[in-house]
Amino acid sequence: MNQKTTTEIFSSLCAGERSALARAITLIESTRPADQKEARWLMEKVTPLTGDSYRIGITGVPGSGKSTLINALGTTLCEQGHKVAVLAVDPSSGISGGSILGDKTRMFTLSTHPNSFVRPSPSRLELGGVARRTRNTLLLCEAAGYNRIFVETVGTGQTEFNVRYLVDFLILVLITGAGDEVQGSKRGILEYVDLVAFNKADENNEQKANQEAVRFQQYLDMMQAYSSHWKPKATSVSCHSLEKLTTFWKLIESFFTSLSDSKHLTTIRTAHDQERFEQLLKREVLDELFALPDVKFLINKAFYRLGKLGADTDNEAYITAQTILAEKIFKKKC
Ligand SMILES: Nc1nc2c(ncn2[C@@H]2O[C@H](COP(=O)(O)OP(=O)(O)OP(=O)(O)O)[C@@H](O)[C@H]2O)c(=O)[nH]1
Ligand SMILES: [Mg+2]
Repeated sequence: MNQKTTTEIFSSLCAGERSALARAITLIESTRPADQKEARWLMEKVTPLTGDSYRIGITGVPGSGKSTLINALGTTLCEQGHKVAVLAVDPSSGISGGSILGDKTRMFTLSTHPNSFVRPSPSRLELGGVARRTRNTLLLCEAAGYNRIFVETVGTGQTEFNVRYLVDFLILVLITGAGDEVQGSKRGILEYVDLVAFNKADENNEQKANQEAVRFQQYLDMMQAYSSHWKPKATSVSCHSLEKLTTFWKLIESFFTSLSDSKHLTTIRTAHDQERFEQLLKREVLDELFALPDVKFLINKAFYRLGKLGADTDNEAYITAQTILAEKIFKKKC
């Protein structure tokens, strides 16, 4: 892509044209050096026009109804005149080259609404790349006038944390009876969520979901809140009940309205940006270090020194090897 084309994309994007937004995203996802240069120029132009949206993350166990929930909430918001964008972060897409999330079938009503933009997860990008591109995609959407942005992820480990630092408000979607072992894998993220939603609170499941939400609220009340401005909430919801969806959205909205009088949103976003910046830097520096042949050699040597003890993180040999390695790496880079 050349500068003239990028300039055209920029002005069409600012005019809110969906096709320009799609082209801009393709540009920032391109790995061609010439495109990357154009992409940097575009992001510089776009960034001052961003920030005016609710950035909402939705994570949770597979099949808990995240896409259906976004579809229902998003369609209502579009009907009210908002512009809704949906982005998906799929940690497995880098491996499979496909996209299991953000599928338009589950978001059919929303994706066919003229006020919406549904973007499936980018394929064939490494994890760090997914995080970085998603951030830029989010900014492009804001510049194109999208003011309610949902980021969906199944999330495992790092991906969930990447999403946490991309969004203002993070929702964890759970379902009753999914098995504690599945949901237990989500425990790590609990300290970081703003809202836990027991979805599918309908038909035979309604009462159980309500009870789970009450039980979870007690649990959350005992935990240290992620944000000093908001006490995490647990609730039940059903995509089949307009009444429940309305209450659910009001809860989300109350977070943003409680912040709008103050500089809190800016404070939250700055803290998130700093966290993201550190994480990206850490990962890149470590990747670079570990790719060096003599560091690789050091690691192997340390590993074999462990002998039968194995790489158990709490044995003394491991800790000694780790200290020696850290010192050598440190000396190497300084
Ligand atoms: N009864 C009931 N079914 C629901 C509800 N929400 C979603 N479902 C169903 O649950 C299934 C999974 O929904 P999805 O929206 O694809 O779930 P997801 O969490 O996005 O799934 P992944 O993206 O694969 O992790 C679908 O069959 C939905 O129709 C709900 O509120 N009530
Ligand atoms: Mg989904």
